[in-house]
Amino acid sequence: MKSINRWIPLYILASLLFGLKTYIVYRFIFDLSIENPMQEMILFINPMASAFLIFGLGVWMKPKRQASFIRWTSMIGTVVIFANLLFYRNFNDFITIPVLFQSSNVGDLGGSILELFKITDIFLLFDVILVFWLTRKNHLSPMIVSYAKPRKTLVAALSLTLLIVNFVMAEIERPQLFTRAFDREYLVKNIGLFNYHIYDVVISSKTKAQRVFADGSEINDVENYVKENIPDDVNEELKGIAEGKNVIYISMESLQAFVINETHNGEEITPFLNDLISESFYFENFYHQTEQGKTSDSEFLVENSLYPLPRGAVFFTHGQNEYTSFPEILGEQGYATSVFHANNKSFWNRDVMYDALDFDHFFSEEYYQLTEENTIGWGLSDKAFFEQSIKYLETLPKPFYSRFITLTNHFPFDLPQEEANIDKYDSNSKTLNQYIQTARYTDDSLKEFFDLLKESGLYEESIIVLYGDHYGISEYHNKAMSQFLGKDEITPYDHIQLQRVPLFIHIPGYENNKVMTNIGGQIDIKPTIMNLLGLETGNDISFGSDLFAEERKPYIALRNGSFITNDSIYTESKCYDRLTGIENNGESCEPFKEQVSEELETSDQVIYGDLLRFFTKK
Ligand code: GP9
Ligand code: MN
Repeated sequence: MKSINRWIPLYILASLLFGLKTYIVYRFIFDLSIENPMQEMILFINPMASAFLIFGLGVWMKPKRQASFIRWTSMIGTVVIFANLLFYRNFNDFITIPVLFQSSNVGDLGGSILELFKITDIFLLFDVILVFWLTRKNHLSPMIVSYAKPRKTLVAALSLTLLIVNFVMAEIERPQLFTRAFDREYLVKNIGLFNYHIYDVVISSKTKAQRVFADGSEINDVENYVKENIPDDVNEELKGIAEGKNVIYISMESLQAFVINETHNGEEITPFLNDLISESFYFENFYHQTEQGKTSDSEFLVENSLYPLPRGAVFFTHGQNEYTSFPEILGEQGYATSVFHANNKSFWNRDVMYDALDFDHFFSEEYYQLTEENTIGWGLSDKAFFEQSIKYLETLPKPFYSRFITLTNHFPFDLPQEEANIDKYDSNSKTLNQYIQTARYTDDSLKEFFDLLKESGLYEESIIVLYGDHYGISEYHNKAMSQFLGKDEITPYDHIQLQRVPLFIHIPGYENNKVMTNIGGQIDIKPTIMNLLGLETGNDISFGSDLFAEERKPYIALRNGSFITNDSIYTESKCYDRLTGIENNGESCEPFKEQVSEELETSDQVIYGDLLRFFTKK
């Protein structure tokens, strides 16, 4: 052993063993999906980076302290891995700070800890035992580590470099990982378990700090703002027409309004939805209001009638807040509430946020059979998703509120060509070319879902709301978009108009449907549907208003501060006529500028201060 000590400094040996052990746990115990060699490399590098950084600190200490530092570090690190491993086996998720303090979760674990333990877990102790043995009394050779100054700096520099290489690779593999977080699995996969925990601690402390300084008085200001600025008018004719019905929401992934009633090579892109227009209230000037949280932001808007945050995903940063959500309100009316989405349950922190929103149940990926044939792009194909969902839907107590989230029409819009029912578009943008095909695929799947609903008898007794969650084609594809739309260029005005997503409110049996031309946004869905269900609005904090009401808020705020009014569109400091797209002198936009920022800030205040905990519904 002496000879090894001479050649391998203790901290290097400890780092290598610990890093390797972590990698083995990632690879063989956590069920992390590895899709390409780059991810594999990141997975290997990140435990090494963390290990070298932490164990490398030992180089700055005197030999005796260093030995005990390395012993303690490998022991504590192992405990962290082991705790996550047990948690993962039970919850298929990683530990978060809030969850740690949620006694019910840990309590759940308590009884089953012994069952979660496997005898092979003993291997986690191997490096710890070795380190202890190597550093036992009088055994630590002074040759293990050099104390020369340049060496210390070198060690620090190398560890930091490794960490930076890891972070850069993670950012390339998952752009914006640090602001948006996405999924705990992504975080662990890309920056490693330990950095993930640090990240989690930072986010939770930031959230906590903001919350601590808020007190009950601020909610009064918010209430006053809402009372003064958000009309709660109702369309009396439509009030309660869907009373007691089941409520089915379908969030259509990346579906923008520009494909509706549009053809390609003589073929309708969305034939089913086009037909549905005449049997529904279809809103053609309806905008998504999402930011970095994408789908999750749209969920947040729709369930709370609050704006998502300007940065990051509110699902991640404020998943522990108090909300007065749509499912909570419906739950109080005796509705069974659930979400159906065949993706990892911790994506966008949904499992945590859905609890905060008071959903009774989340039918996540675990409830679905995924095979090679029924997997497209991000996961279960929309057709298989609906086919497999219906049996669960049929067993729900009635009335129910269930929200479905589709997935196939997601960037990069890859579709096996035998599944395609329409040609690809032909432009310089592969993204737009393929988008036409996946949008059609979702449309076809919706037709099948409606048929399934009819067969099961649920159709007649439900109200069905379909909306696009956010844009699918970014500005990066403007050239191809202008070709598609037959325009010379995409102006800032056109860009805002491309943020329109379809909204259908479909009430089976209802006859006086029409195409609605008034402006609206995702923030309006909650009060609108509540009114159709005959529920009182105006009793909670809501920044939207009934889409059918005569008197409505005269503007729709997008999350980046751009806005749409009845007459104008304001974006990039320019004001355009809403109907013609002609830029004007800005007078028509002026009165709304401040109002829009005040509104967004007021909504943010509610979230940062967790103010709804001070609010009592009337
Ligand atoms: C992931 C799905 C897509 O579960 O909702 O999320 P997005 O990337 O569109 O936000
Ligand atoms: Mn989405």
